[in-house]
Amino acid sequence: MNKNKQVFEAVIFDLDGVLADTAHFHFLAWQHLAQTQGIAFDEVFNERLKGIDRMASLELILSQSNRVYSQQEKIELAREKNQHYLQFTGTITPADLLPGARDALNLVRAAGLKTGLASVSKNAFFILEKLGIRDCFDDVIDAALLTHTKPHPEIFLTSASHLGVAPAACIGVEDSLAGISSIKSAGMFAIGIGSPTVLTFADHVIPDLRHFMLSTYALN
Ligand code: B16
Ligand code: MG
Repeated sequence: MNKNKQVFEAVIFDLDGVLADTAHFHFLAWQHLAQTQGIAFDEVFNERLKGIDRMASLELILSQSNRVYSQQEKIELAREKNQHYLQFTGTITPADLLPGARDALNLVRAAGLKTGLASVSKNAFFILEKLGIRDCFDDVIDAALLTHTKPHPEIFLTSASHLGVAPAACIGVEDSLAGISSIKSAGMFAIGIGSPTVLTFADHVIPDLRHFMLSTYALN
C-alpha cells in the first residue's frame, strides 16, 4: 500500500458550478439586477460572488454604487434576483448535470465512501430534485440553518459531522475560491473544479468532474 495516500471516508460536493451549471444562472440574474441599478458587473466581479450567500452577494454588488439602500430595498432586490434565478432554473432536467457529475457520484458510492452536499444556496433542494440526484447524497446541508457563508468552514464541518466522518477523512469539491478556502479551513483535502491559476489554495485542480478519480487521492 502506498503510504503517501490517505484513506478518505467521504466526499462533500458543492452544487453550483460543480454538479450543474447553475453558477451561470446566478451570474445572469445578478447581471440583470446590476443593470437595473446602473452598476457595472462582469465575469471578473462575478468570480467574487461564487459560494457567497444571497444577501452577502447583494451587499458586494451594491457596495459598487454611490446610493445608500435601505434594508427593505435590499430585501426586495434579493427577492427579485431570486425570482429571475428560479425562472432560469425552472426548465432544468437531469440532462443538465455537468459532464462527469453522475459518474463521480456513482464512483464515490461504489468505493464505499459517503456523499455530502455543501451548497450555501437556499435553492439547493429544489435544484437537486430537478436534476434527479437527491438520492445520491447521504446528507444535504440546509443552507437556511447556517450562520456563516463560505469561506467560513461551518458548512463543510457541519456536513462532516452529519456524515459522522472526521474532517481530515473528507474530500471537498468546489469551483469557487471562497469554497476552497472553506474546505481548507475545515481541515479537508480540496479538489478544485476550474483553473489552477484561480483556485490557488486547492490541493488538486481538475477542469471538470470527467477528470475525477478517487484512486489518485485514496486507497481503501
Ligand atoms: P441562492 P454554492 C452558491 O452556491 C452560489 O455559488 C452563489 O453564487 C449563490 O449566491 C449562493 O449559492 C446563494 O444561492 O441565492 O440560491 O440561495 O456554490 O455554495 O453551491
Ligand atoms: Mg459553487
